[in-house]
Amino acid sequence: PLNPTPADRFTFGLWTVGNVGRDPFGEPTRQPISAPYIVRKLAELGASGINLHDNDLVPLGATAAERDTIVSDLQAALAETGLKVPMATTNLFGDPAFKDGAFTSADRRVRAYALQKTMRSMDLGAELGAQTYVFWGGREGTEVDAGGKLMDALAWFRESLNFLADYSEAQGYGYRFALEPKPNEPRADIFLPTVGSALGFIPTLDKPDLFGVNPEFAHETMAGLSFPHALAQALDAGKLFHVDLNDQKMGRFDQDLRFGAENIKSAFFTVMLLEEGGYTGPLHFDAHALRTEDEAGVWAFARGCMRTYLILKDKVAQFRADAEITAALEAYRVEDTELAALSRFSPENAEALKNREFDREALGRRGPGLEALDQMLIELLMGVR
Ligand code: 3MF
Ligand code: MG
Ligand code: MG
Ligand code: MG
Repeated sequence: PLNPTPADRFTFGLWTVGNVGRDPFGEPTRQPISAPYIVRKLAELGASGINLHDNDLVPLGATAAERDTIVSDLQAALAETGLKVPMATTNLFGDPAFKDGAFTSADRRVRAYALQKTMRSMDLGAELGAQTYVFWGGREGTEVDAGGKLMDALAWFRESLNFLADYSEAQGYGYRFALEPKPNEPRADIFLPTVGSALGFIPTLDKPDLFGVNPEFAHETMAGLSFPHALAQALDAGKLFHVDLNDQKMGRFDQDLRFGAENIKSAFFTVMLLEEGGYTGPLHFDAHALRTEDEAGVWAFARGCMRTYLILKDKVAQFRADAEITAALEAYRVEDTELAALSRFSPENAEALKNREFDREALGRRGPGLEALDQMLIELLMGVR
């Protein structure tokens, strides 16, 4: 049961297992690997699909004929393995043209070029069957705010997203769009830095129903926030359109660690929310092997992400089936039907509640049992329960 199958809905970005181990201080430590090769290897490991940026597949500056050959080679590998491409996105961060933003550049020509590049990439994604389109605004931000574009940037971002939603409808692509927040890296301050920020921005768009979020474990953690809390809010809003699973030490550079490698309890609650919160989309790993690794390390990394997810899924089932844990959870919650009725607003209920006597001191004395509950979880995760 710990060996993944396509029914588990695991996907990897081409840029994840394809990562060559470059960092700001050092050159690549691995050779590039081709998209068809990645597809075949991931199929062997039990993944269900791949995701891509336009330029993970088609290099910048490729001719139309080169593009068509590259795309048909990928399609052959997809047909042979049954892998799908559920999500596509645009590289709007690598080219120096985007060094001061794409949709939020102060240069109208850059903003128009970003629209053109995204439309072409949406065409590619649609050709490969993608249904979700992700926007990670990697260069949408600033180092200095002296340019005075803080308000304008949001308006420009909105204008572009509205345009692209209309394009998707006009082409009949039927995409759902997912905004991927990140607080910093590569910019000092990226616009819409957290899941909460993106959820606040979406209702200001022309077609808010087409837009949701693609939360990433590492990104919320970099912001010093809890990923499970962000995930819960996205689920509550009906806006979890996609997810980027990985891991991250808080307060460090963007690490993109193997899922579950660092924060095992948060990974457990991540899996619990994804399994129980009604999410049915792809379980996408946006992470990469450590720079120290060779190709064998890359596949060990990919297998590890999926196995850890499946192990934690088992642990969630064990948590739910554990009688002592269930009893502790029930004891933690206190219900009172009379007070529940009074908590529905009417002028009479409001008046009755205002006059109600509460034993404040008894409320303050109650111990909720969270220490014991959390220790049971720890022991369950450590395999001694
Ligand atoms: C960077 C990211 C991105 C996005 C990708 C689209 C390059 O930290 O997480 O990966 O996930 O652009 O989803
Ligand atoms: Mg990331
Ligand atoms: Mg990253
Ligand atoms: Mg990501």
